[in-house]
Amino acid sequence: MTDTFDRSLLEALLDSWDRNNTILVNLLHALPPGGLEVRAMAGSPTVAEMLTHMHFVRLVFVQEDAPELARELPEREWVPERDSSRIARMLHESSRAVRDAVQGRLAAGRSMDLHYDHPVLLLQHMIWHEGYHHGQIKLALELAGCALSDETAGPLTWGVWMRKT
Ligand code: NI
Repeated sequence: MTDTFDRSLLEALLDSWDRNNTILVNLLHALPPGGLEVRAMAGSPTVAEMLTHMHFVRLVFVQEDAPELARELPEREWVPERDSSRIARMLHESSRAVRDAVQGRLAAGRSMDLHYDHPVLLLQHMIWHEGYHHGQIKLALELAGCALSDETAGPLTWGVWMRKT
């Protein structure tokens, strides 16, 4: 494999991670009024709690796998945060942390400390995890009678994945 190929492959992988975060933040900003407090059923986490959980999980994995690039962990994992701009800032910060951890370990030619056979798997794992919760958030909104229409959600989510420049 040539260096050029390696670099463009890495750029595409990091781009996929950036798109994943853009989609999550788009979903956050598209929530209807009161959407952060919605939950699928009694005992399930609220939308806000799922979003802050994703932020926390990202940072924990960075701490466990590339501690030299760790950032401060929030005190709590499932936080019923009501300020969506605050959640957006958190997601941007932890997205950057994951990106830096993967890029840092690849550049250093080092594997991750605790999980994964390859640093790129951290990205893939987080994308999978967040797609899982994305579906849960959409379902919770639907059950609460405030579903996002396909016309609203489509361009903010699937459209971001498939955008071709
Ligand atoms: Ni989870």
